[in-house]
Amino acid sequence: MTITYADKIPNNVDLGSDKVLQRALEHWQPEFLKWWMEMGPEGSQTDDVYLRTAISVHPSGWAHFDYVKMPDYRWGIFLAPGDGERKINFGDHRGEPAWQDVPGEHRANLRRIIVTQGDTEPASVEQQRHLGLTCPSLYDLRNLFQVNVEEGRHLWAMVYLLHRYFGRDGREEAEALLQRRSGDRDNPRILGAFNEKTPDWLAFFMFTYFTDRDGKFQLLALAESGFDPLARTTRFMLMEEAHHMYVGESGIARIIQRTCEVMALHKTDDPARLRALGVIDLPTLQRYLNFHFSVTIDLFGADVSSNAATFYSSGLKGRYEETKFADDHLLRDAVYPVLQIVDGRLASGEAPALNALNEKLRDDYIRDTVSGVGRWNRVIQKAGIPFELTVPHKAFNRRIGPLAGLKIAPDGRVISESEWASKQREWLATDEDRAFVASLMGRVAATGAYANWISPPTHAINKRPADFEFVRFN
Ligand code: BYC
Repeated sequence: MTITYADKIPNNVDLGSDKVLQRALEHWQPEFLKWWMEMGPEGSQTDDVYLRTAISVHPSGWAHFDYVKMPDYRWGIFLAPGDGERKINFGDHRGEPAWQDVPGEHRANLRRIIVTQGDTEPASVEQQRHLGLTCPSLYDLRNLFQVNVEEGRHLWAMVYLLHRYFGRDGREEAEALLQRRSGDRDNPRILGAFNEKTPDWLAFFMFTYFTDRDGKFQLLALAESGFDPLARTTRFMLMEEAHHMYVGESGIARIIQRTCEVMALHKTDDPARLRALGVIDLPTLQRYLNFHFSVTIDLFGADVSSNAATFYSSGLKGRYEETKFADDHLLRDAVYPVLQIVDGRLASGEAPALNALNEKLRDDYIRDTVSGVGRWNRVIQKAGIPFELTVPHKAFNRRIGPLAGLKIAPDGRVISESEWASKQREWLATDEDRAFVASLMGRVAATGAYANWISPPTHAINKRPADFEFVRFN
């Protein structure tokens, strides 16, 4: 189906044929814009930004690049094409036609999943709203804004579902999505990681690498949903999400590249000297990595969760690559390994696979994450530097599930409170680390210029050169 750009709200869902829905969304639109002006990228609303806008949902040629002022970005509603024959592929309804409407008995759970997903999108924009003021280049500034407008679009994707399928409750939830605030003590965002600060660009790149990848895995699980509109909307969101993770992976790779150049040039691995030379030492990168990894894996929920079992059995949320499994897709008798403490050590135990679906998705996520960290290590190896970044043990620094509250070292050893207290500063970014990184963050906004602590990109965006004028200030 083609996208209608003539409408106030671009869409490929034939919005014009449902006047009540259209009016409700047109009523929400100014509220969204108000939120965007208040909580979106600070001080940048009049800039012309070289942005990608979705103009089709086909994998080839869906994106159009041009200069846009962010408040004029055409946030729209785009679902990947449906296949009228689609079936529910797992759970108690396996084999039945996928739902085109919300089944009454699953309404509350489905709404909860959509609201939780929707809540993360504006949350991340709020977390990143000050970063434009300290961008390391116009190229990076443009990438930040691209990520921000697309998170805004992902909010639209969830709000459409709420308005279209959940009546008054849905409209109320859509309003509440604009009212919660990341980090607000009285009205915070729903999930932990989305209330943390993203105060500097190292944190931003770690966030887009690690936390946007949680987005990828959750969206892939929702793309399996028996509720077809959710499956179709998340499929299209995944196409945009890929760039966000690329921003993170390449951003960290460029920081590592620059640090390694300075290490080689000055023949030093002394963090203090490297800091004095204006680059981020590798141990600091490791501490940031440990923080972002552990906070993000909490986003998968408790290791053993009856919610997860219900979501699966009711056909609402599948496994990553559900249709590739050769099992019964019911999981009633299957088991899955989960961590337990036995005799003061971490040991592998077993839980019913249905209840361990959060843990399984977390494990899938971890495998994907580790391979990218390997690519960062190749940058270090190529420079001939004997240092390796590692992903901490999945029990390290957890705040959700049975591992929360235990003190576990990055290598998976159960340790005492006192060892934790004395070593914590070696493992997690400290206030001093953050103050140092903050001290590097000055705005570099001349065409083709890059901050000293990061290498220019090997290739920029849409075949533009690295010295392209990605943002024009007005
Ligand atoms: N923080 O039974 P459990 C993205 C709560 S990211 C705080 O394990 P469940 C993006 C939980 O709500 C992808 N609370 O929960 C990335 C429950 O509360 P109640 C976002 C947490 O439901 C970057 C209780 O603890 N999408 O798109 O199995 C930029 C018991 O837990 C947390 C989704 O998450 C936490 N981390 O699992 C922009 C998909 N974890 O009921 C965007 C939709 C758990 O006791 N969400 N709790 O009050 C879900 O599928 C599930 O809600 C979760 C939680 C996997 C998140």
